[in-house]
Amino acid sequence: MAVYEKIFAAISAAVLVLLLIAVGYAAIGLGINLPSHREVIPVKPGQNLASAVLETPPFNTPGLRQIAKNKYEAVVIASAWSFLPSEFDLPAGAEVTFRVTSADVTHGFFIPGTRVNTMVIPGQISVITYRFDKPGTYLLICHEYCGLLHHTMAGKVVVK
Ligand SMILES: [Cu+2]
Repeated sequence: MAVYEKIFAAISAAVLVLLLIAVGYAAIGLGINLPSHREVIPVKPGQNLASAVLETPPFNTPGLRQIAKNKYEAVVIASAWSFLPSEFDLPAGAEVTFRVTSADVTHGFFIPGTRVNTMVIPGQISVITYRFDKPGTYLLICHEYCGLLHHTMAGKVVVK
């Protein structure tokens, strides 16, 4: 083995080890995870997913609620081809935790101009928190193709 090959092999191994340490630190040390698959919808044998979603708290009462000063929780059901609810009125500076699930197929939950961007997978609960500091009307769209009327699946967040 030539000396350059040994150097190259050592650098390659070092980069791999550094990347694994960085991924491990981000996941365990900083707690950065994908915004999904932390909670699931329990489906009883013989039950379909849509009825399980409607029976499982908090999805049995979807909507926006205030949980503390400037803190809100939005419980949202995505199904072809709408979000329930599809409109959210918030004061500027509100921190919202979106808790979203799908009652049928895979959908998306995306608010352009923010970092609210997650897949919504049937049977799983996607959780994402964002603070709306700037007043305005934000578009909410499904950005995972979910069928014929996918392009109509939208909502809005109105921040005043
Ligand atoms: Cu869609």
